[in-house]
Amino acid sequence: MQVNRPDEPAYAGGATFQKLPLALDASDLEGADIAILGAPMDDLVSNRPGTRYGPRAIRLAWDGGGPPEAYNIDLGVDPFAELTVVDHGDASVVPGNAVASHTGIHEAVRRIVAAGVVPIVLGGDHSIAYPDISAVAANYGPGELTVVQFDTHADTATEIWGVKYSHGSPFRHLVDENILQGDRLIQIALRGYWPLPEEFKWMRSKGVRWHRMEEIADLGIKAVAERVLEEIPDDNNLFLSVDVDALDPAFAPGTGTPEPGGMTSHELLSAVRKLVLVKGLAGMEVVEVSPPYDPANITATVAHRVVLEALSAFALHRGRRTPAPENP
Ligand SMILES: [Mn+2]
Repeated sequence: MQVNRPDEPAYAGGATFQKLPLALDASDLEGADIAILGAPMDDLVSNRPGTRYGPRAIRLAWDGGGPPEAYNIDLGVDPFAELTVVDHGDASVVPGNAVASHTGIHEAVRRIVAAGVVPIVLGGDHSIAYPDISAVAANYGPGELTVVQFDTHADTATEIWGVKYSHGSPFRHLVDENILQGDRLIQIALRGYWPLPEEFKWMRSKGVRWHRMEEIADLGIKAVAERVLEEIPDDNNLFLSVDVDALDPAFAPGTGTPEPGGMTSHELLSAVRKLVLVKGLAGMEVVEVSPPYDPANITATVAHRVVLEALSAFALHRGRRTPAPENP
C-alpha cells in the first residue's frame, strides 16, 4: 500500500522508511527482497530509556523526497532501483510487558523470514536481539548463522538487575540456548568498563571473537573489517547487529548507555559496506537509538544511513557487481 503521495518533500507525508510502501500483511511481503520492521520498546534498558521512539525517528531521518531513491556515490548504485524494499510497520509491542513485546517481535520477524524476505529491524533496546536473531537463526541449520555485533558492550551478562532477557544479556542466552554458536559471534568496538572478567571468561570458553576499539585505532577500520571477513565462514549467512553506542557519543549522543572513545560514523558506515558487499545479508538490526537524548537527530540520521549503506552494498552483492564509485 502506497501511503505517500509521489514527489512530496521529505518532511511531508506518512512516516514509512524512505517513503516506501507499507506492507502490513504477510501476503504483502510476497516478492519483496527486504522488509523494514520497527521494534519500538525500551522496557529492558539498564539506564536511560527512550528507544521506543527509535523506529519512527530513524524512518523520518531522510532529507530526500519520494518515490524512494538513494544513489550511493561510493558504490555507484541506487538500492531502490534494484531491490524491492517494503516497510512492514512495527511489531506488536505491549508497553510494560517485555515478554509480550518480545513475542510480537519474534512473530513479525518469523513472518518476514517465512516469506523469503530479509528483515531489517529498527530498535528498540538491544534486548530485541534475542527475539529477532532467534527468528532468523531458525531459518538456518544449527551453527549456520554468523552475527557481527557493533557495540561498546558485549551484552553477554547472565542477567541485569535480576532481569534475564535484558538489553545487556541477549548474546549470552542466544549462545547458551544453542540458538547461535559462540564461534559465530564476532564483536566490534568493545571498550570502556563493561563487561567484567567473568563475562570475558565465558566468551572465551564459547569461542566468541571480538575486536576492541583500540584495535580499530591501531590498525584502521579497513584492516579490522578484513580480519572480521576472514573470521566469517564461507556460507555467508551474515546477521548484522548494530548498537549505535558502538559510535562515539560525539557521533551518537542519542542512546541510553553512551561510552566515550568510540567509532566515527564513517568507520561504521565503511565497515558495514565492506561486510555486506562481501558476505551479503541474512538479517540486520539497528538498536539503542533514543530520540529524547538526540539533539539535532544526529543519532537517528546515522542509524538511517547505516541501513541505507547495508541496502546499497546488498544490491551490489546480490547482483555480483563490484563498486563503481563516482570518481573524477
Ligand atoms: Mn548493545
